[in-house]
Amino acid sequence: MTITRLLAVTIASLSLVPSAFTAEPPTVSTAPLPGPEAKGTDPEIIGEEKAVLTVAPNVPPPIKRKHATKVHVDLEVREVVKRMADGVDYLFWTFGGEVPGLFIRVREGDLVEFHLGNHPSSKMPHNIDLHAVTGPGGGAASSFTAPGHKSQFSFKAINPGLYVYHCATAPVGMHVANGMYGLILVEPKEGLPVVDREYYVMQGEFYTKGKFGEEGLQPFDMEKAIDEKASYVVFNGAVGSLVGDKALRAKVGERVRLFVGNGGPNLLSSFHVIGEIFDKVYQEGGMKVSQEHVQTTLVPAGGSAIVEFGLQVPGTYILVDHSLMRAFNKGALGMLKVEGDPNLIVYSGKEVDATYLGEYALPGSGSGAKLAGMEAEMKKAIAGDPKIAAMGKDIVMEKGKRIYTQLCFACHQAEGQGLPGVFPPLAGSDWLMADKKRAIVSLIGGLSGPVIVNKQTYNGVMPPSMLTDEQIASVLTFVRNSWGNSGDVVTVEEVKKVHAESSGQ
Ligand code: HEC
Ligand SMILES: [Cu+2]
Repeated sequence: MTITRLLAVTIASLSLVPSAFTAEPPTVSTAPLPGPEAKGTDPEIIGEEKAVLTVAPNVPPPIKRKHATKVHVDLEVREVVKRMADGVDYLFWTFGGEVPGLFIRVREGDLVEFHLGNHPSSKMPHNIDLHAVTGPGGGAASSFTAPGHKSQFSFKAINPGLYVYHCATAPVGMHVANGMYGLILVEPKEGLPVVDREYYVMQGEFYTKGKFGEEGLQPFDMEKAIDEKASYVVFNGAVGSLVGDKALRAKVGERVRLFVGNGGPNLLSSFHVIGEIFDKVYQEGGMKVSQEHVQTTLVPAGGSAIVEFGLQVPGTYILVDHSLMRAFNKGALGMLKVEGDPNLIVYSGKEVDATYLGEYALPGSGSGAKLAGMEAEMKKAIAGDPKIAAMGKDIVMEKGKRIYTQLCFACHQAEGQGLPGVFPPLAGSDWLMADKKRAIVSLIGGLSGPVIVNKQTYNGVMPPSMLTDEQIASVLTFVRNSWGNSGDVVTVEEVKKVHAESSGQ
């Protein structure tokens, strides 16, 4: 069925659904809905219960029941502004107020009575297509729900497996690109093997008008989405959602199972955990262990995989999409922190991950909150106070610091001290302080060939920074006013001017 036709049908069926959220009477009343009684009774079903739904990375507990039951699932669609990265907000469309949507866990044979609410503050109608459903549209047609309404439909979970659910309201790609996806696990009758920990990790990519890291509330960019040029590729809805304090945790000796999904809408994920080997992979979320001893498993858009591994060595393991630019430049990076005693037989030691990981090595710096506080304070001060100029510089410094810890720190080191013979120091650098314009040029175009810093010659390559003019201005202001350096503010106008001159050549 084409999307247009599907939509026409869903709208038609919508008008027949009695509205549970509002007191409005249904508009069309030619044929009454069949009603739940029309289903007939399923002899397999005993009793009923309410599904436990969890926010990623948590997973509802394994199902201990030995029989099928009727499970009520209550999910509410909400359109909410949330953090995409430090300083970057986005209007997400969500199942349950979260990206990915809440995790649903039922048992093979269960009768799922699904209630989909669409919060009255929503601007859009939404619905749900669960890949676990056997039936047209996976529930989409029966769940089309206008803002302030609620729909109900039921399905029997015939096939066990780990399934993606997503919104299927036109334009479908856009609803999914705004975060409308999650996972539903239909556990096989006999259950899954017991493990010590289970986690929910779901990849998805976002298409914003601004580039990666560009601040403010970022609108959706349809053109980028059609061209599949993602600005962000992330796990669990935001850059850093599984990093630092929010990392997944486990202990040496434990077995971990990851339920991995990919909402897309477009990209395939080459899911990999740096330093681990998946002992078992349930490829594509099916219920058979399809492969053992796997390094990287493919998770298609609108698909899933289950991976299991034991933990022998303590340390920090990095979850990535091994399409690596996505991991290190677009956000598809998470952490699993494993505590326990070293196991020198399996791995000798000397763990260095700070330089490799750049920004991610730093546990939640709280920089976003600090900036928001400063910006609020500045607004308050704006009623004609001379303090404003000083605050302005503080804000630029804080922004610059954030860029430094994301991009420059990996080479120039935490205190700007550099690495002897390899990366020149920024702390106390005569080269940096002597010529502002030259410093700007070096960040725009990169720097190579011999450079003399404090009488030491360096001859390496610094790649072009790919930063916006504003970002260059703040990071240069930061490095020229930190670690004993003291200079003036580098303004966006100055950078713009240099940029225009250099591109005019
Ligand atoms: C991949 C490693 C790398 C990264 C990341 C990097 N630099 Fe550099 N940087 C270098 C190298 C290498 C040189 C010396 C280049 C040469 O020898 O020509 C250098 C030189 C410099 C210099 C001039 C020499 C000095 O010490 O004063 C400045 C200023 C500078 N970098 C600033 C930055 C800033 C700011 C950032 C972050 C936006 C950054 N760099 C990111 C490697 C890096
Ligand atoms: Cu939707």
